[in-house]
Amino acid sequence: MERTEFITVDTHTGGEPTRIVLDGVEADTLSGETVREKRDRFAATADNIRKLLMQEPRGHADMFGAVPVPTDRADLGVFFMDTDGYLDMCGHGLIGVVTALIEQGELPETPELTVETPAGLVDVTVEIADGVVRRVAFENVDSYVCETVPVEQDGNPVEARIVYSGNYFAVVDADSLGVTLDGEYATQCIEPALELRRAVNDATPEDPVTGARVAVSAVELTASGDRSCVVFADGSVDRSPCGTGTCARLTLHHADGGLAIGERVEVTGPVGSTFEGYISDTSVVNGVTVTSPVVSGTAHITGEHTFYRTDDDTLGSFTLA
Ligand code: PYC
Repeated sequence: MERTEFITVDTHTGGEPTRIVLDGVEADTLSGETVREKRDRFAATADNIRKLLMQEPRGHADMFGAVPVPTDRADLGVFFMDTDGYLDMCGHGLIGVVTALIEQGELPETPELTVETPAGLVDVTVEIADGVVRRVAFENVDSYVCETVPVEQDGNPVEARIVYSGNYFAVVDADSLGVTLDGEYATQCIEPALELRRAVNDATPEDPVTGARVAVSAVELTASGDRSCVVFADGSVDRSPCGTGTCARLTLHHADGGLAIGERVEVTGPVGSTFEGYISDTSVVNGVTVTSPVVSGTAHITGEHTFYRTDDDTLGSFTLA
């Protein structure tokens, strides 16, 4: 029997998992100049590893993962994956990766570092005490409002605000989808959110900065009291307030005139955990106001794993619909 091993360290950031792959991925599946190229090469040649570690029986429907990779453009490179594919940027994942790598001695105990993600470079600030990472803040890539897409859902008009914040979000008032934002009801967000994402993507919104066609990857349901619930992938619900989702929300508030530069907001996710954020700066790119959102949160290591893939185990990886 042949056995391949994959070593991971797992974290949760406000309840949302990140399975961080430390060993088992062959170097030639990560070739490329940029982290985006490395991610694309991995997706083309080693996607079975994503499925193995994210999907059942080793993962679950809401599993999330990250692969740290070498880069000469920053202190660390990392790309992100879920049960369904890959995201260009992930706030909760970044907080988890930085926490785990510092606490495990894989990264120096430094208060400031830069991380290259497929979305671009992200500046990270770390609070450390006695070898324990207390809080991680990241300044995201340029974020901006794209457009408003009106859709009809269950006979009701719904306004989806499209925002880029490392990923494309459709931000929508939870009430307009007929759902209440409460941990116990988080799963009720899934179907309406996926239906909305299909409708929004059918409307082919455009990125005002790049002119490219937008593919919305996540839907953020918002409610008063700064509650958020983000649905992404094939119906995964982010247990945390969602790092890039919080950036989208801050960017939207700022564009609507409701959030001054430097004003701090606490956003609460479906299990009651919080991220804090603010807009540190704005600029204009191609005539569009772009923000630099900063979001911070806390992650904890939940365990270390050695996963096996043996050639006599023919079941493969799966998710149950
Ligand atoms: O924290 O940015 C985030 C995120 C994206 C998808 C899941 N979490």
